[in-house]
Amino acid sequence: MAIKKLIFGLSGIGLTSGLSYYFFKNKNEKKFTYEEVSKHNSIDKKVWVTYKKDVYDITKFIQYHPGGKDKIMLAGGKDLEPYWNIYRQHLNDNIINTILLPLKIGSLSDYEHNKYLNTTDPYISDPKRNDLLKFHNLTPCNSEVPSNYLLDNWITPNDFWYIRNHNPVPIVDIDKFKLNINFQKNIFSLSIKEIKKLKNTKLISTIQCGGNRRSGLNKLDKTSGTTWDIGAISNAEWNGVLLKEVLNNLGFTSEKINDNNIKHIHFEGIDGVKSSIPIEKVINNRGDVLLAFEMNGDTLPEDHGFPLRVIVPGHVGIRNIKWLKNITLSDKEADGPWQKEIAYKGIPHYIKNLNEINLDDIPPIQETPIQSCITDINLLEISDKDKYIEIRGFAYSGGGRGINRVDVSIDDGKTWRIAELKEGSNQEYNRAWAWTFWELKIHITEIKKKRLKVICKAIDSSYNIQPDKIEHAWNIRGLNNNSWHRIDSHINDKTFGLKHI
Ligand code: HEM
Ligand SMILES: Nc1nc2c(c(=O)[nH]1)N[C@H]1C(S)=C(S)[C@@H](COP(=O)(O)O)O[C@H]1N2
Ligand SMILES: [Mo]
Repeated sequence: MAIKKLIFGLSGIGLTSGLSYYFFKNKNEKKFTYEEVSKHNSIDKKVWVTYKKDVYDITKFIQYHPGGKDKIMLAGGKDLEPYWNIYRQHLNDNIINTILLPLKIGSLSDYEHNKYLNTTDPYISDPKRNDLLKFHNLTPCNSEVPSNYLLDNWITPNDFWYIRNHNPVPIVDIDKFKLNINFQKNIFSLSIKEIKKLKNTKLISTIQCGGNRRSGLNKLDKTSGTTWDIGAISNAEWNGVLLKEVLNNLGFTSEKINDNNIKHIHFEGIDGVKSSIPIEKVINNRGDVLLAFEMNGDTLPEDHGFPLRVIVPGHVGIRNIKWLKNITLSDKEADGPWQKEIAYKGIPHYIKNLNEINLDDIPPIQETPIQSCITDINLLEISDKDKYIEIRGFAYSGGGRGINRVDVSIDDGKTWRIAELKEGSNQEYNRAWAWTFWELKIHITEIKKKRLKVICKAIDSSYNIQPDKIEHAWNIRGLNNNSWHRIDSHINDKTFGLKHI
């Protein structure tokens, strides 16, 4: 079987494996019992799993699992169904037919159809959501802001925020809830009431998922993960307490942090999602890491982390842990798929086979790179003669870097114009935690061709630029796509409307 191609590609798995599978199926299907399968539950003894009536050897796939090694090992020697009923993003053709099927080694002789029938739905209590969002998945919820809504509000209303959950939304009893701050053997616990008593600070910060614009990369070659368009990004005013002050109150001054060799700070949500950032970001007077309990003046919504979430302004989405339960001060980075494995690491564009690199050599994504997108292209008719093409969008960079400039082309990059920077363009230097909106109006008489090949690219306050070629932004996990954003449009003669191609 074309196992190698299968595993290391996570892409481009094709006909060969499928064909050899059918050939193999017809020839001699091996039979196993549940009992035999259960013995294969470690890398040494090989990792076998069952799915419905079939048996699979998933040993070689384990290190490439986007959900992490620990999670997939839970199913070692067992059936996938109970796990996949929780993580239902697996129930799709790509995973079942393209990844799992070629790993088949036989089938069960004692298959019981009802053995793993799971009657409880872990997503049953997930909150109600806005139908106007674009849903990629509901179990767990992954939904983005449709591009035509993105610029309606510089501060995204709570029910228009993108949602990126890895698990069911945790149900929290606020009276029992405590945040634990762990250092060596000490645990400091704080209730929400105690946290709220500290000095409240408001902060406007944009959050963007590392996978935003993944669908653009998929046009080049397959990647793995939710196929976000440009809307896995939103902006809010958060109210909370600065983490630096919480730590100071507990005696963790800059000196104590230095003396104790604390280098990283870990955040863990009630749902088990965890990640870490360098401690420097927290103790820096201009780092602005916030423990937020309010979003746009309301209690933090369930989907966005009720009752407490950490806001790490300027850093990629995954560092902004929701339903925050544990904070740990450490000399090391956090463990787990979102920090140490491939989930949020930027793999080089020329690596298609993860075997060629050592993941430990690749740092996880922290500050997000310079980004800009075109959200709409409209025809503005001020009078019969006064007609403009109006192009609008957003730009955003990590690390508090503001936007110096946005360049727009309507002729595929032959000529360029400077867009006008709108909301967000006046943020404090190196503290521009929120996105910047931009627009460009071009008088219709200046438009020579019906076909508009629109491109935008932004430059941040450190003069960082976006890669022009999507090939250079592509990576196997589909993260950090910040290549020039392009939309082809066509001016219709009769209706004078614009059709996006
Ligand atoms: C052979 C078995 C498995 C295969 C082929 C597989 C494959 C995958 C793939 C391709 C993804 C990326 C999907 C996406 O984001 O669209 C994924 C994500 C994930 N998997 Fe699995 N998986 C397997 C078993 C498991 C098991 C047993 C668990 C849990 C116990 C699990 C937990 C997860 C989680 C939590 C994610 C989400 C990670 C994230 O969104 O960052 N997987 N898996
Ligand atoms: N506990 C927890 N925190 C989390 C996540 C999660 O699934 N669980 N998702 C992360 C990811 S990948 C992103 S992009 C953002 C999404 O935040 P939002 O759903 O409020 O838009 O939260 C991050 N924090
Ligand atoms: Mo994300």
